[in-house]
Amino acid sequence: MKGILNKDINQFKVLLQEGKISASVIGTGRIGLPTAVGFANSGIPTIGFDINPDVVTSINNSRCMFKDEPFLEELLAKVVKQALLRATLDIKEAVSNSDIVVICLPTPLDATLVPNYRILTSSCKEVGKYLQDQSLVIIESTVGLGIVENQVVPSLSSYRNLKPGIDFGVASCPERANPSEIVTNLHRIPRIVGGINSKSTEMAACIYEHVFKVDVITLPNCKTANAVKLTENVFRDINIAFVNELAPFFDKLGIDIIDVLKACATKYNFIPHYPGPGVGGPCLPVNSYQLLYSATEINGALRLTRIAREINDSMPIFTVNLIKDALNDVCKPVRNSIVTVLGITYKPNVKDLQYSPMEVVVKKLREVGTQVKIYDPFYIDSLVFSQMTETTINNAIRGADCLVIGTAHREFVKIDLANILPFMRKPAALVDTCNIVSPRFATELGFIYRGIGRGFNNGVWQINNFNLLTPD
Ligand code: SAJ
Repeated sequence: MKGILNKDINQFKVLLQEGKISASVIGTGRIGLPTAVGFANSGIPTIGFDINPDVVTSINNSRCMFKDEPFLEELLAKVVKQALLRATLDIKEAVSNSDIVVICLPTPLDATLVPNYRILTSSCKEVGKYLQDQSLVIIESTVGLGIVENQVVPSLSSYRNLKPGIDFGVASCPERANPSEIVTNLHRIPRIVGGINSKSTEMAACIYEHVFKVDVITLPNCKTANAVKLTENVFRDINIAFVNELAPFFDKLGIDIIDVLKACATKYNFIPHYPGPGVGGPCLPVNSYQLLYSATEINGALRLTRIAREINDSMPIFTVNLIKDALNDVCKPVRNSIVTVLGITYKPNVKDLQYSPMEVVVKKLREVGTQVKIYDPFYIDSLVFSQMTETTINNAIRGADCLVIGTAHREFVKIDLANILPFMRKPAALVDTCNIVSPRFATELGFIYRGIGRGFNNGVWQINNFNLLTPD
Protein backbone atom coordinates (compact mmCIF):
# COMPACT_ATOMS: atom_id res chain seq x y z
CA MET A 1 0.00 0.00 0.00
CA LYS A 2 1.36 3.41 -1.02
CA GLY A 3 2.06 6.10 1.51
CA ILE A 4 3.46 6.01 5.03
CA LEU A 5 0.83 7.36 7.43
CA ASN A 6 -0.89 3.98 7.51
CA LYS A 7 2.36 2.14 8.33
CA ASP A 8 3.24 0.91 11.78
CA ILE A 9 6.11 3.07 13.16
CA ASN A 10 8.54 0.19 13.42
CA GLN A 11 7.75 -0.88 9.89
CA PHE A 12 8.31 2.74 8.83
CA LYS A 13 11.72 2.81 10.54
CA VAL A 14 12.78 -0.27 8.60
CA LEU A 15 11.64 1.30 5.32
CA LEU A 16 13.68 4.43 6.18
CA GLN A 17 16.77 2.33 6.89
CA GLU A 18 16.28 0.45 3.63
CA GLY A 19 16.04 3.68 1.62
CA LYS A 20 12.50 2.82 0.54
CA ILE A 21 11.02 6.18 1.60
CA SER A 22 11.15 9.15 -0.74
CA ALA A 23 11.09 12.88 0.03
CA SER A 24 10.80 16.26 -1.61
CA VAL A 25 11.86 19.65 -0.24
CA ILE A 26 9.82 22.63 -1.36
CA GLY A 27 12.11 25.68 -1.43
CA THR A 28 15.86 24.93 -1.73
CA GLY A 29 17.26 28.10 -0.18
CA ARG A 30 19.58 28.57 2.76
CA ILE A 31 17.58 26.14 4.93
CA GLY A 32 15.92 24.01 2.21
CA LEU A 33 19.11 23.04 0.40
CA PRO A 34 21.03 21.77 3.48
CA THR A 35 17.83 19.99 4.53
CA ALA A 36 17.43 18.29 1.14
CA VAL A 37 21.12 17.35 1.16
CA GLY A 38 20.75 15.95 4.68
CA PHE A 39 17.72 13.85 3.69
CA ALA A 40 19.50 12.51 0.62
CA ASN A 41 22.70 11.85 2.54
CA SER A 42 20.73 9.66 4.96
CA GLY A 43 19.72 7.46 2.04
CA ILE A 44 16.32 9.01 1.30
CA PRO A 45 15.95 9.68 -2.46
CA THR A 46 15.05 13.38 -2.46
CA ILE A 47 13.81 15.88 -5.02
CA GLY A 48 14.31 19.58 -4.38
CA PHE A 49 11.76 21.96 -5.87
CA ASP A 50 12.39 25.65 -6.46
CA ILE A 51 10.84 28.37 -8.62
CA ASN A 52 14.28 29.80 -9.47
CA PRO A 53 15.79 28.12 -12.57
CA ASP A 54 19.31 29.19 -11.56
CA VAL A 55 18.90 27.44 -8.20
CA VAL A 56 17.65 24.25 -9.86
CA THR A 57 20.45 24.26 -12.42
CA SER A 58 23.15 24.92 -9.84
CA ILE A 59 21.94 22.06 -7.63
CA ASN A 60 21.84 19.61 -10.54
CA ASN A 61 25.37 20.75 -11.44
CA SER A 62 26.48 20.22 -7.83
CA ARG A 63 27.16 23.93 -7.44
CA CYS A 64 26.15 25.46 -4.12
CA MET A 65 24.79 29.04 -4.07
CA PHE A 66 25.81 29.42 -0.43
CA LYS A 67 29.60 29.68 -0.38
CA ASP A 68 29.41 30.84 3.25
CA GLU A 69 28.00 27.48 4.39
CA PRO A 70 30.93 25.10 5.18
CA PHE A 71 30.63 21.43 4.04
CA LEU A 72 27.47 22.09 2.01
CA GLU A 73 28.98 22.04 -1.47
CA GLU A 74 30.93 18.82 -0.84
CA LEU A 75 27.86 17.06 0.56
CA LEU A 76 25.74 18.35 -2.33
CA ALA A 77 28.19 16.97 -4.90
CA LYS A 78 28.22 13.61 -3.11
CA VAL A 79 24.45 13.08 -3.09
CA VAL A 80 23.97 14.42 -6.62
CA LYS A 81 26.65 12.03 -7.84
CA GLN A 82 24.90 9.18 -6.00
CA ALA A 83 21.65 10.23 -7.74
CA LEU A 84 20.05 10.61 -4.29
CA LEU A 85 19.27 14.29 -4.85
CA ARG A 86 18.04 16.17 -7.89
CA ALA A 87 16.24 19.46 -8.32
CA THR A 88 13.25 20.41 -10.43
CA LEU A 89 11.07 23.37 -11.40
CA ASP A 90 8.07 21.04 -11.58
CA ILE A 91 6.23 20.85 -8.23
CA LYS A 92 4.08 17.98 -9.50
CA GLU A 93 7.17 15.90 -10.28
CA ALA A 94 8.56 16.67 -6.80
CA VAL A 95 5.45 16.07 -4.70
CA SER A 96 3.70 13.24 -6.51
CA ASN A 97 6.78 11.03 -6.02
CA SER A 98 7.22 11.75 -2.32
CA ASP A 99 6.17 10.03 0.88
CA ILE A 100 7.51 13.06 2.80
CA VAL A 101 7.14 16.68 1.67
CA VAL A 102 9.26 19.20 3.60
CA ILE A 103 8.28 22.86 3.25
CA CYS A 104 11.19 25.31 3.60
CA LEU A 105 9.67 28.51 2.24
CA PRO A 106 10.26 32.11 3.36
CA THR A 107 7.73 33.79 5.63
CA PRO A 108 8.64 37.49 5.34
CA LEU A 109 6.90 40.61 6.60
CA ASP A 110 5.09 42.99 4.30
CA ALA A 111 5.87 46.70 4.20
CA THR A 112 3.59 47.36 7.17
CA LEU A 113 5.36 44.77 9.35
CA VAL A 114 2.49 42.31 9.04
CA PRO A 115 3.63 38.69 8.55
CA ASN A 116 3.05 37.61 4.98
CA TYR A 117 2.25 33.90 4.53
CA ARG A 118 1.12 34.13 0.91
CA ILE A 119 4.18 32.29 -0.45
CA LEU A 120 3.57 29.49 2.05
CA THR A 121 -0.18 29.12 1.57
CA SER A 122 -0.15 29.43 -2.21
CA SER A 123 2.66 26.86 -2.47
CA CYS A 124 0.78 24.52 -0.12
CA LYS A 125 -2.29 24.78 -2.37
CA GLU A 126 -0.07 23.56 -5.21
CA VAL A 127 1.41 20.81 -3.03
CA GLY A 128 -2.12 19.72 -2.10
CA LYS A 129 -2.93 19.09 -5.77
CA TYR A 130 -0.27 16.39 -6.07
CA LEU A 131 0.11 14.98 -2.54
CA GLN A 132 0.49 11.22 -2.47
CA ASP A 133 -2.15 9.44 -0.36
CA GLN A 134 -0.96 8.84 3.22
CA SER A 135 2.04 11.16 2.82
CA LEU A 136 3.44 13.42 5.54
CA VAL A 137 3.94 17.17 5.11
CA ILE A 138 6.54 18.78 7.40
CA ILE A 139 6.53 22.57 7.79
CA GLU A 140 10.03 23.89 8.58
CA SER A 141 9.10 27.50 7.82
CA THR A 142 8.69 29.63 10.95
CA VAL A 143 5.13 30.95 11.34
CA GLY A 144 2.92 32.60 13.92
CA LEU A 145 0.93 30.55 16.40
CA GLY A 146 -1.96 28.74 14.79
CA ILE A 147 -0.92 29.55 11.21
CA VAL A 148 -0.19 25.89 10.37
CA GLU A 149 -3.53 24.74 11.75
CA ASN A 150 -5.62 27.61 10.38
CA GLN A 151 -3.95 28.48 7.08
CA VAL A 152 -1.43 25.85 5.95
CA VAL A 153 -3.50 22.70 6.57
CA PRO A 154 -6.59 24.15 4.82
CA SER A 155 -4.36 25.17 1.89
CA LEU A 156 -3.07 21.60 1.59
CA SER A 157 -6.63 20.18 1.73
CA SER A 158 -8.40 22.71 -0.45
CA TYR A 159 -7.84 21.54 -4.01
CA ARG A 160 -8.93 17.91 -3.58
CA ASN A 161 -10.86 18.31 -0.35
CA LEU A 162 -8.39 16.00 1.40
CA LYS A 163 -8.98 15.01 5.01
CA PRO A 164 -6.06 16.11 7.23
CA GLY A 165 -4.84 13.39 9.58
CA ILE A 166 -6.54 10.77 7.44
CA ASP A 167 -5.47 11.34 3.81
CA PHE A 168 -2.24 13.05 4.84
CA GLY A 169 -0.34 14.00 7.97
CA VAL A 170 1.16 17.37 8.94
CA ALA A 171 3.89 18.24 11.46
CA SER A 172 5.74 21.44 12.28
CA CYS A 173 9.51 21.17 12.67
CA PRO A 174 10.73 24.79 12.71
CA GLU A 175 14.34 25.15 11.59
CA ARG A 176 16.84 26.10 14.33
CA ALA A 177 20.09 26.55 12.40
CA ASN A 178 22.50 29.47 12.41
CA PRO A 179 23.38 30.80 8.97
CA SER A 180 27.10 30.13 8.28
CA GLU A 181 27.01 26.91 10.30
CA ILE A 182 23.80 25.28 9.10
CA VAL A 183 25.22 21.87 8.16
CA THR A 184 26.84 21.35 11.57
CA ASN A 185 23.78 22.76 13.39
CA LEU A 186 21.43 20.38 11.58
CA HIS A 187 23.45 17.45 12.90
CA ARG A 188 23.86 18.83 16.41
CA ILE A 189 20.87 20.91 17.60
CA PRO A 190 17.81 18.99 18.85
CA ARG A 191 14.72 19.36 16.65
CA ILE A 192 11.30 20.50 17.81
CA VAL A 193 8.37 18.54 16.38
CA GLY A 194 4.60 18.87 16.83
CA GLY A 195 1.89 17.46 14.54
CA ILE A 196 -1.83 17.68 13.84
CA ASN A 197 -2.14 14.23 15.37
CA SER A 198 0.05 11.85 17.29
CA LYS A 199 0.90 9.74 14.23
CA SER A 200 2.18 12.82 12.35
CA THR A 201 4.26 13.83 15.36
CA GLU A 202 5.67 10.33 15.89
CA MET A 203 6.50 9.88 12.21
CA ALA A 204 8.17 13.30 11.89
CA ALA A 205 10.25 12.62 15.01
CA CYS A 206 11.35 9.31 13.57
CA ILE A 207 12.37 11.01 10.30
CA TYR A 208 14.57 13.68 11.91
CA GLU A 209 16.21 11.15 14.23
CA HIS A 210 17.03 9.04 11.19
CA VAL A 211 18.13 11.86 8.88
CA PHE A 212 20.20 14.03 11.25
CA LYS A 213 20.86 11.64 14.16
CA VAL A 214 19.77 14.33 16.64
CA ASP A 215 17.51 14.33 19.66
CA VAL A 216 13.94 15.21 18.81
CA ILE A 217 11.67 16.94 21.31
CA THR A 218 8.03 16.14 20.59
CA LEU A 219 5.31 18.69 21.43
CA PRO A 220 1.54 18.19 21.61
CA ASN A 221 0.74 20.08 18.41
CA CYS A 222 2.00 22.41 15.65
CA LYS A 223 1.37 25.67 17.46
CA THR A 224 3.36 24.53 20.47
CA ALA A 225 6.30 23.61 18.24
CA ASN A 226 6.14 27.04 16.64
CA ALA A 227 5.82 28.65 20.07
CA VAL A 228 9.19 27.10 21.00
CA LYS A 229 10.89 28.60 17.93
CA LEU A 230 9.33 32.04 18.42
CA THR A 231 10.05 32.05 22.15
CA GLU A 232 13.77 31.29 21.70
CA ASN A 233 14.21 33.98 19.06
CA VAL A 234 12.11 36.69 20.71
CA PHE A 235 13.98 35.95 23.95
CA ARG A 236 17.16 36.86 22.01
CA ASP A 237 15.59 39.96 20.44
CA ILE A 238 14.47 41.24 23.86
CA ASN A 239 17.83 40.61 25.46
CA ILE A 240 19.60 42.46 22.67
CA ALA A 241 17.17 45.34 23.15
CA PHE A 242 18.09 45.44 26.82
CA VAL A 243 21.80 46.01 26.12
CA ASN A 244 20.95 48.39 23.28
CA GLU A 245 18.95 50.45 25.76
CA LEU A 246 21.77 50.37 28.33
CA ALA A 247 24.45 51.37 25.81
CA PRO A 248 23.81 55.13 25.48
CA PHE A 249 23.04 55.34 29.20
CA PHE A 250 26.41 53.80 30.09
CA ASP A 251 28.06 55.98 27.44
CA LYS A 252 26.88 59.13 29.18
CA LEU A 253 28.18 57.81 32.49
CA GLY A 254 31.56 56.92 30.99
CA ILE A 255 30.95 53.18 31.61
CA ASP A 256 32.14 50.68 28.99
CA ILE A 257 29.33 48.15 28.46
CA ILE A 258 31.83 45.54 27.23
CA ASP A 259 33.58 45.68 30.63
CA VAL A 260 30.17 45.22 32.26
CA LEU A 261 29.11 42.31 30.03
CA LYS A 262 32.40 40.48 30.44
CA ALA A 263 32.02 40.65 34.20
CA CYS A 264 28.32 39.69 34.06
CA ALA A 265 29.22 36.63 32.00
CA THR A 266 31.04 35.19 35.01
CA LYS A 267 27.61 34.62 36.62
CA TYR A 268 26.29 31.15 35.85
CA ASN A 269 22.83 32.29 34.72
CA PHE A 270 23.78 35.36 32.67
CA ILE A 271 23.63 34.99 28.87
CA PRO A 272 25.61 37.85 27.28
CA HIS A 273 24.11 39.80 24.41
CA TYR A 274 25.85 42.74 22.79
CA PRO A 275 24.74 46.18 21.59
CA GLY A 276 24.95 46.91 17.88
CA PRO A 277 23.58 49.04 15.04
CA GLY A 278 20.31 47.11 15.04
CA VAL A 279 18.88 43.59 14.77
CA GLY A 280 18.61 42.34 11.20
CA GLY A 281 18.23 39.08 9.38
CA PRO A 282 15.27 36.92 8.33
CA CYS A 283 14.81 35.49 11.81
CA LEU A 284 14.82 37.72 14.87
CA PRO A 285 12.98 40.83 13.71
CA VAL A 286 10.53 38.75 11.68
CA ASN A 287 9.87 36.28 14.49
CA SER A 288 9.11 39.07 16.95
CA TYR A 289 6.57 40.59 14.60
CA GLN A 290 5.08 37.15 13.98
CA LEU A 291 4.61 36.71 17.73
CA LEU A 292 3.21 40.22 18.13
CA TYR A 293 0.76 39.59 15.33
CA SER A 294 -0.32 36.28 16.83
CA ALA A 295 -1.18 38.16 20.03
CA THR A 296 -3.12 40.90 18.29
CA GLU A 297 -5.17 38.27 16.50
CA ILE A 298 -6.66 37.32 19.90
CA ASN A 299 -6.79 40.96 21.07
CA GLY A 300 -3.69 40.48 23.14
CA ALA A 301 -0.66 42.76 23.49
CA LEU A 302 2.91 41.76 24.18
CA ARG A 303 4.26 45.06 25.55
CA LEU A 304 7.83 43.95 26.28
CA THR A 305 8.22 42.40 22.81
CA ARG A 306 6.83 45.55 21.21
CA ILE A 307 9.12 47.88 23.17
CA ALA A 308 12.12 45.65 22.41
CA ARG A 309 11.34 45.89 18.72
CA GLU A 310 11.09 49.69 18.95
CA ILE A 311 14.47 49.87 20.69
CA ASN A 312 16.21 47.55 18.25
CA ASP A 313 14.60 49.23 15.24
CA SER A 314 15.80 52.61 16.49
CA MET A 315 19.46 51.58 16.61
CA PRO A 316 20.24 52.41 12.96
CA ILE A 317 19.17 56.02 13.57
CA PHE A 318 21.11 56.01 16.82
CA THR A 319 24.12 54.90 14.74
CA VAL A 320 23.60 57.72 12.20
CA ASN A 321 23.51 60.20 15.08
CA LEU A 322 26.76 58.74 16.42
CA ILE A 323 28.37 59.30 13.01
CA LYS A 324 27.08 62.87 12.86
CA ASP A 325 28.37 63.45 16.39
CA ALA A 326 31.82 62.10 15.47
CA LEU A 327 31.99 64.26 12.33
CA ASN A 328 30.95 67.20 14.46
CA ASP A 329 33.88 66.53 16.75
CA VAL A 330 36.25 66.74 13.77
CA CYS A 331 34.46 69.92 12.63
CA LYS A 332 33.23 68.36 9.41
CA PRO A 333 29.66 68.85 8.24
CA VAL A 334 27.81 65.66 7.37
CA ARG A 335 27.01 67.19 3.96
CA ASN A 336 29.79 66.25 1.52
CA SER A 337 31.84 64.45 4.13
CA ILE A 338 32.99 61.00 2.97
CA VAL A 339 31.87 58.15 5.23
CA THR A 340 33.23 54.68 4.48
CA VAL A 341 31.17 51.74 5.75
CA LEU A 342 33.07 48.49 6.24
CA GLY A 343 30.59 45.60 6.32
CA ILE A 344 26.90 45.84 5.42
CA THR A 345 25.49 42.32 5.90
CA TYR A 346 23.07 41.75 8.78
CA LYS A 347 25.62 39.70 10.70
CA PRO A 348 29.28 38.68 10.40
CA ASN A 349 30.57 36.24 7.77
CA VAL A 350 27.16 35.63 6.16
CA LYS A 351 26.27 36.84 2.69
CA ASP A 352 22.82 38.13 3.55
CA LEU A 353 21.41 41.67 3.53
CA GLN A 354 17.90 40.89 4.76
CA TYR A 355 16.75 43.65 7.10
CA SER A 356 20.36 44.77 7.47
CA PRO A 357 20.64 47.79 9.81
CA MET A 358 23.36 49.18 7.53
CA GLU A 359 20.80 49.63 4.77
CA VAL A 360 19.03 52.24 6.89
CA VAL A 361 22.33 53.82 7.98
CA VAL A 362 23.57 54.19 4.40
CA LYS A 363 20.26 55.59 3.14
CA LYS A 364 19.90 58.07 6.02
CA LEU A 365 23.47 59.32 5.52
CA ARG A 366 22.86 59.85 1.83
CA GLU A 367 19.65 61.74 2.61
CA VAL A 368 21.70 64.37 4.51
CA GLY A 369 24.20 64.73 1.69
CA THR A 370 26.98 62.48 2.96
CA GLN A 371 29.06 60.70 0.35
CA VAL A 372 28.98 57.04 1.39
CA LYS A 373 31.48 54.44 0.24
CA ILE A 374 30.87 50.75 0.98
CA TYR A 375 33.27 47.84 1.23
CA ASP A 376 32.08 44.32 2.11
CA PRO A 377 34.05 41.15 1.26
CA PHE A 378 30.77 39.41 0.41
CA TYR A 379 29.64 42.18 -1.95
CA ILE A 380 32.70 43.28 -3.95
CA ASP A 381 32.03 45.74 -6.78
CA SER A 382 28.27 45.03 -6.48
CA LEU A 383 25.15 47.12 -6.76
CA VAL A 384 23.88 47.26 -3.17
CA PHE A 385 21.55 49.81 -1.50
CA SER A 386 21.35 51.62 -4.87
CA GLN A 387 25.11 52.15 -5.16
CA MET A 388 28.21 50.30 -6.34
CA THR A 389 30.38 48.89 -3.56
CA GLU A 390 34.16 49.31 -3.65
CA THR A 391 36.50 46.75 -5.16
CA THR A 392 39.10 46.98 -2.39
CA ILE A 393 39.21 48.15 1.19
CA ASN A 394 41.96 50.65 0.27
CA ASN A 395 39.79 52.26 -2.39
CA ALA A 396 36.98 52.49 0.15
CA ILE A 397 39.13 54.11 2.84
CA ARG A 398 41.08 56.55 0.66
CA GLY A 399 40.06 60.13 1.47
CA ALA A 400 37.39 59.19 3.99
CA ASP A 401 36.53 61.54 6.84
CA CYS A 402 34.86 58.82 8.91
CA LEU A 403 35.23 55.05 8.98
CA VAL A 404 32.23 53.01 10.15
CA ILE A 405 32.60 49.34 11.07
CA GLY A 406 29.12 48.08 10.18
CA THR A 407 29.60 44.30 10.39
CA ALA A 408 32.30 42.39 12.28
CA HIS A 409 33.40 40.20 9.37
CA ARG A 410 36.44 38.08 10.25
CA GLU A 411 38.41 40.26 7.77
CA PHE A 412 37.82 43.29 10.00
CA VAL A 413 38.39 41.79 13.43
CA LYS A 414 42.13 42.47 13.23
CA ILE A 415 41.81 45.62 11.16
CA ASP A 416 45.11 47.55 10.95
CA LEU A 417 44.01 51.03 12.03
CA ALA A 418 47.57 52.38 12.11
CA ASN A 419 47.90 51.58 8.39
CA ILE A 420 44.46 52.94 7.57
CA LEU A 421 44.75 56.35 9.23
CA PRO A 422 47.26 57.83 6.73
CA PHE A 423 44.79 57.15 3.88
CA MET A 424 42.02 59.17 5.56
CA ARG A 425 41.39 62.94 5.66
CA LYS A 426 42.54 64.38 8.98
CA PRO A 427 41.25 64.67 11.58
CA ALA A 428 39.66 61.26 11.06
CA ALA A 429 36.68 59.72 12.86
CA LEU A 430 36.02 56.07 13.62
CA VAL A 431 32.57 54.70 14.54
CA ASP A 432 32.73 51.06 15.59
CA THR A 433 29.13 49.75 15.68
CA CYS A 434 30.37 46.21 16.42
CA ASN A 435 32.64 47.11 19.37
CA ILE A 436 35.57 45.13 17.94
CA VAL A 437 38.16 47.94 18.24
CA SER A 438 39.82 49.07 21.46
CA PRO A 439 38.55 52.61 22.10
CA ARG A 440 41.77 53.51 23.88
CA PHE A 441 43.96 52.24 21.05
CA ALA A 442 41.92 54.07 18.39
CA THR A 443 42.02 57.29 20.38
CA GLU A 444 45.76 57.04 21.02
CA LEU A 445 46.28 56.58 17.25
CA GLY A 446 44.51 59.89 16.68
CA PHE A 447 40.98 58.85 15.68
CA ILE A 448 37.94 60.62 17.06
CA TYR A 449 36.28 57.42 18.32
CA ARG A 450 32.66 56.44 18.85
CA GLY A 451 31.41 53.00 19.87
CA ILE A 452 28.06 51.74 21.12
CA GLY A 453 28.06 51.91 24.88
CA ARG A 454 31.85 52.21 25.29
CA GLY A 455 31.74 55.24 27.57
CA PHE A 456 33.40 57.45 24.97
CA ASN A 457 30.49 59.50 23.83
CA ASN A 458 28.46 61.97 25.79
CA GLY A 459 26.59 63.51 22.92
CA VAL A 460 23.99 61.09 21.73
CA TRP A 461 21.17 59.46 23.67
CA GLN A 462 17.82 59.48 22.06
CA ILE A 463 16.03 56.29 21.15
CA ASN A 464 13.76 57.43 18.35
CA ASN A 465 10.71 55.44 17.41
CA PHE A 466 11.85 54.14 14.08
CA ASN A 467 11.07 50.92 12.30
CA LEU A 468 14.13 49.36 10.66
CA LEU A 469 11.78 47.34 8.53
CA THR A 470 10.06 50.35 7.06
CA PRO A 471 13.02 52.68 6.45
CA ASP A 472 11.05 55.47 4.75
N1 SAJ B 1 22.80 40.81 17.30
C1 SAJ B 1 23.08 41.82 18.20
N2 SAJ B 1 23.56 41.50 19.44
C2 SAJ B 1 23.76 40.20 19.81
C3 SAJ B 1 23.46 39.18 18.87
C4 SAJ B 1 22.98 39.51 17.61
O1 SAJ B 1 22.92 43.00 17.90
O2 SAJ B 1 24.20 39.95 20.94
C5 SAJ B 1 22.25 41.15 15.98
C6 SAJ B 1 23.07 40.61 14.82
O3 SAJ B 1 24.07 41.54 14.45
C7 SAJ B 1 22.02 40.45 13.72
C8 SAJ B 1 20.76 40.10 14.50
O4 SAJ B 1 20.99 40.51 15.85
O5 SAJ B 1 21.81 41.67 13.05
C9 SAJ B 1 20.43 38.61 14.48
O6 SAJ B 1 21.60 37.96 14.94
P1 SAJ B 1 21.59 36.35 15.21
O7 SAJ B 1 22.95 35.94 15.64
O8 SAJ B 1 20.46 35.99 16.06
O9 SAJ B 1 21.46 35.85 13.72
P2 SAJ B 1 20.29 35.08 13.01
O10 SAJ B 1 19.14 35.95 12.74
O11 SAJ B 1 20.92 34.40 11.85
O12 SAJ B 1 19.86 34.05 14.13
C10 SAJ B 1 19.85 32.69 13.88
C11 SAJ B 1 18.65 32.25 14.66
N3 SAJ B 1 18.39 30.89 14.29
C12 SAJ B 1 17.13 30.62 13.90
O13 SAJ B 1 16.26 31.42 13.91
C13 SAJ B 1 16.91 29.25 13.46
C14 SAJ B 1 18.88 32.40 16.15
O14 SAJ B 1 17.88 31.69 16.87
C15 SAJ B 1 20.19 31.83 16.59
O15 SAJ B 1 20.41 32.17 17.97
C16 SAJ B 1 21.32 32.40 15.75
O16 SAJ B 1 21.04 32.10 14.37
C17 SAJ B 1 22.59 31.73 16.19
O17 SAJ B 1 23.50 32.44 16.61
O18 SAJ B 1 22.62 30.49 16.14
